[in-house]
Amino acid sequence: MTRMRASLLIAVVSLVAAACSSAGAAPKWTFPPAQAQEAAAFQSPAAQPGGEILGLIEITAADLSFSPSAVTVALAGAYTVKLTNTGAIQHNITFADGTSAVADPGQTASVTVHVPGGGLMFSCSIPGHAQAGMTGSITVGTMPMGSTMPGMPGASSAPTTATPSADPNAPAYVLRDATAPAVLPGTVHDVDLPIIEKDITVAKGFVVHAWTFGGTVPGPVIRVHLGDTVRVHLTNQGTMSHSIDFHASQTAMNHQMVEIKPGETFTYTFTADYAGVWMYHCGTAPALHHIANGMFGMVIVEPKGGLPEVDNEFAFVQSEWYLGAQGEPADYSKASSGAPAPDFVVFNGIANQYKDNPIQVTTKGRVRVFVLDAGPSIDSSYHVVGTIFDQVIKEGVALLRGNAGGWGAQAVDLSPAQGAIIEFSPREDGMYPFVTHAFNFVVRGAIGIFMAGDGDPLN
Ligand SMILES: [Cu+2]
Repeated sequence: MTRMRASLLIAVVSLVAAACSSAGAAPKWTFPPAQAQEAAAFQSPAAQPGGEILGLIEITAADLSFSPSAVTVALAGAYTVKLTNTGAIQHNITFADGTSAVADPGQTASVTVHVPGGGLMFSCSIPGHAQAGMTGSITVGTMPMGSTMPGMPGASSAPTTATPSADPNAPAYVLRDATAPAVLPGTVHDVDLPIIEKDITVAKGFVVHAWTFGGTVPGPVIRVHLGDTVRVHLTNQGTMSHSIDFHASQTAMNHQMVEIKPGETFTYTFTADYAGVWMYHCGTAPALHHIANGMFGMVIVEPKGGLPEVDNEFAFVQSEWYLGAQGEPADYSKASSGAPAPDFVVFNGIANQYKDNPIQVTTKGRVRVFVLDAGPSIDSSYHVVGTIFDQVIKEGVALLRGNAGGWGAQAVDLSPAQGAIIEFSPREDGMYPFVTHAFNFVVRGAIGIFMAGDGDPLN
């Protein structure tokens, strides 16, 4: 446990470091780092014909870097590569010729690799890790000017800026029911939340190989009473490690936000100590990539005494998609840009789904909306055209209906990982679009429509 805790702390530091260093080309330093000098000092005695092992190359994998990442050997030939993983999650070292070794946290793994005269590049092939900085190279002697090493397929650190074209043959999206679920009965809840990696159509013509809680993006809404006990049973049915972090809980990061490897199960237990609209998400490095690829959801904790009944209740999670190629996970380079430019900003995972399929509400009734901004990086300014919010409870701060001053609200500002409960009443039959009032994102999918009555104010 001690080692796990230390590794997780390292992971946090590494995450920050990776976020700071992943943009743009690798910096060029005047002086080589000490470890590279040590590696460069490694000399084999002579060329060894017949495939004899020329020496040992030791490389450490952390979250999310290799050290050293630049290794120089004197001669081409076979070497034993020993990978030591000091990180909190699984990593591998995969060479351009396909040779690979996998090491779990705290473990080592060795593999024999043939280094050709032109050198060899390597990376960690777990999605997002190479883009976050886990790349390196073995150079033989002094390479001639202008020479290049064989590239790493699928592991380029160059940002992917292109958005794929809409594929007319992509499956139709599956409409997400925006109706808020009822509060779970009882005071102790067992919630099954399988981790599933699957293709999801996120807009007409665009498919992402998403990582999900429960097979949907966002994951299911979990709604409980204040003080309830929630036991979430996770089973990792995917191909890579994941984890979960419930913002509604109070627990040490290195206690319950632990790595869940493929095939493993884990139960995350918390008590709902505070009311509100809370985020949950995968925290596995790079967390930015895991959130950008769909691993988030909403927890609603009702206040003491519960919420009064209203006519209509909905739950919306705003988030961003940074598209890679069709059928691939979200593009980490795009998601980690200093000025992120998402291809789509969406409510409940799919661009324009509630514009295509307006949501029925009751004219003159009370509408309650639970809104969460899951990001990973962009704010929401949630607004419903043609209405005024007469009650807003945002992050524990309340604008209450019938307040003495007659105050109201037009839009609710939510930064990533903030949530609110919003109430309003449509005055007449008609269409009431809901948007983030950052309008560049409205044209990228962040729009839906409430339809009151028959949608026609004039009949
Ligand atoms: Cu994950």
